[in-house]
Amino acid sequence: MDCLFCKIIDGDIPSKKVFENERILAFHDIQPAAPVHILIIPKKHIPTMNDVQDEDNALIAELFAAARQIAKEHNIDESGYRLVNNCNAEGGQVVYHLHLHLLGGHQMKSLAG
Ligand code: IU
Repeated sequence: MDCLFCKIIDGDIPSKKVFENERILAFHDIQPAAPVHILIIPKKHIPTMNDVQDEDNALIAELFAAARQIAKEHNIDESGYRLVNNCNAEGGQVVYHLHLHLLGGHQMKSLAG
């Protein structure tokens, strides 16, 4: 499968890992959009949020649990952070392997403007 994140999971492309277990991998984004910018991905190849099935609910909960833990380890849990999922073209998705962006370390604007 020609998926960049699957290659990162397989170790064919290097990444700066911050967390890994049998189901989840987290690594620093190569083009950080904030002082802390970490991608949290399931090892299962799920292309987009639209492809998540009910059977994946525990896995999705684990992605959020990993995000909470990683935010704490990077000392942004109290100051605050943003979790983002981009879905499909208009959502700005570039890599079609489900991922959460964990962004923090500076003040972000409210989406309400
Ligand atoms: P998106 O939600 O699909 O737009 O996010 C993809 C992210 O993957 C984006 O922030 C890239 O900087 C990041 N990324 C990466 O960390 N390593 C890579 O080799 C490539 C993209 I290509």
